Formats: sequence, C-alpha cells, structure tokens
Amino acid sequence: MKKILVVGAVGQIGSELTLELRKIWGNENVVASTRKTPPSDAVKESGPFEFFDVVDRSRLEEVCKKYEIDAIVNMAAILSAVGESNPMLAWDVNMNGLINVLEVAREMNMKQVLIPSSIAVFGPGTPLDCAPQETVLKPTTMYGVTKVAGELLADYYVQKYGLDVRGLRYPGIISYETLPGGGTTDYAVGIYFDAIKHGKYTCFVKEDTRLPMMYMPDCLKATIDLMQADFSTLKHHSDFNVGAMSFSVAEMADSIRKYIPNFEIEYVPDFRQKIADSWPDSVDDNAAREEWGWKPAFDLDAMTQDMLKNIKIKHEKGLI
Ligand code: AKB
Repeated sequence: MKKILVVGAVGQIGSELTLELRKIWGNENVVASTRKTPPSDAVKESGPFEFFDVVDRSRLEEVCKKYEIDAIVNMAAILSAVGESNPMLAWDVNMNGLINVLEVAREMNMKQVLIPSSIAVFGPGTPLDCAPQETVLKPTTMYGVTKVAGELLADYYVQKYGLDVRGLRYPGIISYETLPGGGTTDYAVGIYFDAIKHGKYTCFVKEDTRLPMMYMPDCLKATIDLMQADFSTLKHHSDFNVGAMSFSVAEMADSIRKYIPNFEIEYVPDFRQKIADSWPDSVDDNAAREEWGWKPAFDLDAMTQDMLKNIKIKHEKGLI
C-alpha cells in the first residue's frame, strides 16, 4: 500500500501510530484525521491532516479520493467507560463509522483496512485466566458488543469481498504522550501521572484487579507487524489476541515504589470495577505469535521505569 489514512489520529494510539507510520511510509503518504480536536504539533507539522467525522460517509469518501488512499487504519472509537454513559454514541461511532470505512475501502478496491478490537469482546463465560483465541464472546458493555460485531463484520468483508481486513484485540494500553480517553484501563496510565505529580493516586478499581496490559512501544510494534504480515498466511484476520503483561493494581503500586518509595494509593471503586471484573486477567496470544511472529518486549518494571522517566521530564518542563 502507498497512501494510508489514519482515522482517529489524535487519540492515545492514533497520535503515536501516525508518527510511526510516517517514519515507514513517508510523511506525505500518511494522512491523519480526526473529528474535531486539533492534532498534536508533531502530527500537524509532519504531514497531511483533515478534519471529518467517520460517521459522515461522504466526507470519508471525499478525503480518500483526494489523497488516493489505498489503506485505512480506523482508530476512531468510543471506549468502554464513556460507552456505558452514552451507549448510542458508542454504537454510532463504533458501528456506523466502521461500516463506512469498510464500504469505502471495498468500493475503492483498497489494499488494506486495519480495525482495532479489544479485550472488551470478552465477558461472562470467557475463562478469566489466559482467555483463549477462540472462546465465548458475551460482553456486557456496549463497547464490547460493538467490538464483537466489528470483528464479525470485518471477517464478513474478508470472506464475501476478499477485502484485506486485519485487527487485534488490544489490552489496556499504557503511554505517556497522549492520555487515553474514557476507558476502564485508564487507571493504569493515571497512576503514573499522579505518582509523579502528587506522589499518590486514588484508583477507581480495587487493588486486586488484574487485567492484560501493554506498553505503547509494544502496541505500535504489534499494530505495524500485523499490517506488514503476509495476508495469505493469516488464518485469523480481525480478532488476534495480543498479550504482553498482566498485573494487579497493587503490583503496579509496588513497581512504582521501587522508584518513588513514598508513593501512596487508595482505592475508591466505581462503576468501572464491574467492567474490569468482566474481562479476563490475561490472554492466550499463540495465534498472533504463530501467524505473524508477535513478541512483546516490555514487562512491568521496564515499563514503570520508562513511564516515570518520561513523565518526570514532561512535569519538569511544565507540560503536565
Ligand atoms: C478500555 O478500557 O475501554 C480500553 C480497552 C481495553 O479497549 N482501553
């Protein structure tokens, strides 16, 4: 593929992914887009940028034609916590946005579509320990419902139209550049920022809450490795489990105390506890490892060290 459109390029993953893709495909060949929030200076200054809403199919089509786009990475999504406050918005963006992307890609004979899925596809009935690749998918959130439907829809486009659609089930993604917006796993980012800024954190899930997580460098690598995999050798398409690490909040706090010994944490669980409890502790990602060579690099302590170092730099510069 030659020209990639990143939809949702100001979000936590989209903003960093856009810059990584520009390093590989060239700045001019990766078009960033978002609904209304202006992009970071790094995204704005390094390549083309367009404002549009993914639910507006004619604008999506117009932008794809303008830049002769032949691949779309659709990072626009309403995540689990916000989705529970506004289920109709989650349905609209996650489903109508997705079908627009798939239809425009089909009509324009695009070379590839990448759509992210999530551990939110899991729910009651899924084994909590090491959720298998093929398992019960009965999510209890609207976000999860849209992700299961999205995986099925993507696979339908592969079978029915031969469109190259790929996707992976992201765990909680942890990063220091762009904050996540409205997910259940956001505590795993907030804890590091508050550790540097205030030396303490109030966590909205209980201390023994354990979820699959991944550091941003591994997330970018997983996404790009899957994009570059040989489609003809893939047995799965839009639903790859990808694991990296799994830890409880108490273990995160202990990891932070290795660098900030006086770090304090209190627990005030809210509605997000129920969502977290419906997701598995860890996932079996053997399909991703076998089919496209997935292998994560970061563990909890390596990530903690890197997160704290980089957030401290931002704090000292007055950026946060
Ligand atoms: C969320 O918490 O909603 C997301 C996700 C796991 O997809 N971070």
